[in-house]
Amino acid sequence: MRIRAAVLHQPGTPVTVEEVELDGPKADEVLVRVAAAGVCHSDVHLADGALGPNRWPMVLGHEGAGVVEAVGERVTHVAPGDRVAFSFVPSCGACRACRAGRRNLCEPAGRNAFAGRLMDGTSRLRMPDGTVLQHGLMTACFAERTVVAAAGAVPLDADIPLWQAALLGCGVVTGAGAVRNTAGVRLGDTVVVIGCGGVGLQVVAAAALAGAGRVVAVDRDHAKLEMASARGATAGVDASDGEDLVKRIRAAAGGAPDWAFEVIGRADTMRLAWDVLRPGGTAIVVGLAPAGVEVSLPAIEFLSEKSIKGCYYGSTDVADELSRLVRLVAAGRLPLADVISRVSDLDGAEDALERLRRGEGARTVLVMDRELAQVPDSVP
Ligand code: COD
Ligand code: ZN
Repeated sequence: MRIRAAVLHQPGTPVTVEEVELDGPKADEVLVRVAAAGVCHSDVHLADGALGPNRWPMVLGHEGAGVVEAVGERVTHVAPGDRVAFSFVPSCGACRACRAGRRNLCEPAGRNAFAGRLMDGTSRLRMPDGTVLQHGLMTACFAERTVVAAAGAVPLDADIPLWQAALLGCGVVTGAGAVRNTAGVRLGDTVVVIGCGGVGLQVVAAAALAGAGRVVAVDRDHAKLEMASARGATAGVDASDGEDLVKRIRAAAGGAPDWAFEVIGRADTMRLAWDVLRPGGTAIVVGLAPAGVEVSLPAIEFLSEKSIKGCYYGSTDVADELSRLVRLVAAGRLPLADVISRVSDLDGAEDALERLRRGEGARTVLVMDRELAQVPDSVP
């Protein structure tokens, strides 16, 4: 079928919205009519060629929600008409990582996502001239429709509007999982969040929900500090002035923190996360720096039992985590709309990437169909 989609042809050139060919779902795949998709900084990294070579031409988009239109053979967990959110790691359940209970690290899912293919190693997307298109992180949801691996379509069993549910599959699962699973924040802990964009703001909310005693938001953009404060941060530190940053963060935290989350993807802020910690504290690195970037640490400080830990996609079974987070959203305990600084149509994809490059606003949600996405008239 012909669909409109946002295509990255070459890094460093604007993505263009154009008509492409989408094949129907094969066995263990699902065709979804996309209602809405969130624009994440990782889309910027992909568009800028910072996540490795040969990752184009590609249909971008890895965070979104929609309605199932058709299912391939053997798919039983969803049926046409079901509302779903996407997971960009449709874990196989059979590889070593999955069997060890680390489904976010599923080996075939990781391999195929990197190659821009579905789980059988092929693509359902082509340019009209036949050129094969990659599926962005196995999701490719900057598009009117998409075919995803069955495990990548997670049923939404609570009635939350799809333009908000669009954020679940990257920012919310990543942020909440980092707090709950990668870290394991306990009641009363002190948490510092360095970088409060679309993902960092989810770390802030999850830390507050986990009962952290203090949550210190650190960002160079004042507007993000205000959003963080509305989501439960107890203090904000302006990082646009680098002077005495460790001292100022510790003062705002009432001492050196137990946890520091880096949610930007820069070597200097990863080092900052390490530097602010108390002895025994842990830095959780959510952000991914472009290939080739290295971080150095003062080795003597391992004596104080500080740790630094990597983090990918919530460190858990994503589908299960997502389903549980939906209940919190439905109960009104985890807001989503407040991080959506703009709603746009699919043609606004490149502008949304540009705003992220400029550090302007938090999430843009691309809405393919306002009615399907349940966007109220009050939202421009
Ligand atoms: N000091 C303080 N704050 C800063 C600095 C700095 N030097 N530089 C940027 N910031 C702030 C910005 O003002 C902004 O508020 C925030 O950092 C970044 O936010 P966004 O909205 O641009 O980015 P997110 O939240 O959409 O994405 C951040 C990630 C770090 C999660 C993402 O880009 C990333 O690195 N992902 C890697 C992991 C990955 O690939 N996951 C798969 C899909 S996400
Ligand atoms: Zn993302």
